[in-house]
Amino acid sequence: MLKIWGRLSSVNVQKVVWCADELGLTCERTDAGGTFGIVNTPEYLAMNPNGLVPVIGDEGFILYESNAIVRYLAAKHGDEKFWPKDLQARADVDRWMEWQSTGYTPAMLVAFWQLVRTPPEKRNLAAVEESRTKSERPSAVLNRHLADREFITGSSFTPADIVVGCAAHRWLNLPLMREPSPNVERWYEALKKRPGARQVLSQPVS
Ligand SMILES: N[C@@H](CCC(=O)N[C@@H](CS)C(=O)NCC(=O)O)C(=O)O
Repeated sequence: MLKIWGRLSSVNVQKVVWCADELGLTCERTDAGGTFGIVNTPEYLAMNPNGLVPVIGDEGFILYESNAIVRYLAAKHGDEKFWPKDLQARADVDRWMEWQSTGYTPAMLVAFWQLVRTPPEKRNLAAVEESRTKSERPSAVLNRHLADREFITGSSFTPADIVVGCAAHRWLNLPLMREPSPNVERWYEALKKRPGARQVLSQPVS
């Protein structure tokens, strides 16, 4: 059985849980990180010396880094539509996964921490506004991209939808004003209806 370590409030854990659900895998998840601790124990650090979540254990194989885990599960269990064999189609999935982890999520990180994890009296509203403005650019890119696509890489649901979907869930639920992004909203609403996404996209942003 697949083992997952990580609290479900972590956006990076959410990717792995959603991917496993989407692939119909049976898993055993242990809450770790944040108030659950565990991540700085010697046993955990032996699995991930960064002391971060998520980590998976698959028949003794230990792996950390959420997008690497999603790629591993997709390659091991996904069909051709989910994890394309064609190199160019797969590179397209990969490109959007990189876009999520290096652009979209980092842009909104400060706004998230300030608005969700910082007490109101300690918030830096200028930093929130800077992060919000920075996030509008990738959000507009995604909105234009989804204008004529059902899913991120076209007509098939892939890991790109999972990792970008987890980030969009955060962005669209932050308590701030956003530019309208109707194509992102339409795609996000469709994602929420997927049985595999229910555990994750029903989570409050916390
Ligand atoms: N690049 C890593 C980042 C992992 C990461 O930053 N995880 C955060 C939660 S989203 C974490 O472990 N924070 C400390 C904690 O939860 O105790 C990944 O994608 O897996």
